[in-house]
Amino acid sequence: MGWHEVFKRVGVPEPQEDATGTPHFSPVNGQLLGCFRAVSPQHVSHALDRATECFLRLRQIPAPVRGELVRRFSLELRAHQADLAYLVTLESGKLIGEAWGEVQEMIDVCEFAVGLSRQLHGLTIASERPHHRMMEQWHPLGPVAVISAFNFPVAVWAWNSALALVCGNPILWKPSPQGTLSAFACHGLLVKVAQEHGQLPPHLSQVLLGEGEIGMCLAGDPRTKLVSATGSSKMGREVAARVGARLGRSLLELGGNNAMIVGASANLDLALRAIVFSAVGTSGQRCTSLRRLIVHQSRIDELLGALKKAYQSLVIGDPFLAKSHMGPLINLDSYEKLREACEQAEREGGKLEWGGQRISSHESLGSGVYVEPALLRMKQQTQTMSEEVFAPLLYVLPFSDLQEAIDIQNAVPQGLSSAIFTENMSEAELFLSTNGSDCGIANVNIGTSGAEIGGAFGGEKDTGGGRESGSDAWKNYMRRSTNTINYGKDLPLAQGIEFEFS
Ligand code: UN1
Repeated sequence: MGWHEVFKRVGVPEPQEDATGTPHFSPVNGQLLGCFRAVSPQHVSHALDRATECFLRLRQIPAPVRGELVRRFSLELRAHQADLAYLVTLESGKLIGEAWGEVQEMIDVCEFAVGLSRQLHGLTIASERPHHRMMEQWHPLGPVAVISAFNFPVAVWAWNSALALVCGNPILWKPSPQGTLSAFACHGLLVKVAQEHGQLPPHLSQVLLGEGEIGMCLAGDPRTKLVSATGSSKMGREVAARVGARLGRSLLELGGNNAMIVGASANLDLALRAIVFSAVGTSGQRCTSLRRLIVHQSRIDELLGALKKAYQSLVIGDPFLAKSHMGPLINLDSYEKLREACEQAEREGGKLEWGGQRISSHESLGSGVYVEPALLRMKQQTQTMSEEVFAPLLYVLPFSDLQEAIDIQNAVPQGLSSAIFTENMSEAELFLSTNGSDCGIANVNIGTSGAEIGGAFGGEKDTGGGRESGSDAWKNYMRRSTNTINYGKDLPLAQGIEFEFS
């Protein structure tokens, strides 16, 4: 099966190939998937014109009617789940089961957004003045730019787009070039559904291919009312500065450097499953991947032994095969970063307990970069551990006192996801308390990765502070209007101020 057949089956237009464009390779085996050209800054400007025109009409359409678009889109996603998962694996190298889960995440967030389309409500607030009423309304915001990363090429776009659409905003999507095909397939389906819907203006979804400078064009333009960006903290700083310079609005979901604490009372069987999935799932290339394992000194030898055994049993190979536990890294550069981090950690007193080497793959996997996940035992937290390495790399270190473990966990610049394994209620509650984890996500007896869409997703500090997906994240995509209505015959002033004149 090739991607051209998938596009035929899904019934959407292919992205245009152009021999002078950037070559796009599959991480699965290095196969050339096509060459695609980036758009120009002028193209971005025209796209923003079209999006603004679309917005003026889209905002007039009742939210539940916009919800109906998203409902129909979710049905299309269900119908084409296998085909879309195929594209995600082909382009990102994640396991086919995980890619299926990623499409499921899109479906779930669409269904969540459909419900929301009848619940975009504000508060009514008690006024301090007689015969007055205060209330909040939430209005559509305007064109939303979504900058997405290679590791979740479609789900994170869907978190943003499903909400943005029910909130009345057109979308401009700059996918990772590594996710070009998946982006065109999802965008194509959305456009098809919008056309069939019959009541919606054109251009509610546009894709803009390119590297960082296209994202920066979107970020710098005041017609972009929200820039939602997922990627590295470095990228987020650049986007935030550009958007901030025009006092625009951004929503950032950036790097993680996630930790799990394993307490003295932990159920190690549960913990082991969670650790292995969080550390090697998606080849350690999730924002929520587990990178630092902080284990009570009384359990560390036992846990390390079990981990080594589990790592040895992993099947690393073709992500399209159901038996594989781990597919390739996205590119050679990631492997080099993994190597550098391992070497640096060893210079800082760490010991490589397992893995960290590239494995020569089967012929059918060509130049795909397959590696053994690295397991490093550290004496304490060191400098190199404060950097996010987007690869399957797990540092393991001991602790003796829980508050000390929490301090170690919090002593990095990032603050996305965190977890504790414990059977001790006081430890769990301390971890979740104000003195506990400083991350946007803090879990008990669950790993750091694999968050559900129903919660607000995102983190603090260098992770960027944004919250996407569930809970009240929809408020990012709307503007709040506070309204005070006087239905009396007097004009009392707030704060009891007297102001008389004749
Ligand atoms: C990301 O890596 O950018 O919690 C998102 C998870 C997924 C989303 C990860 N639901 O692992």
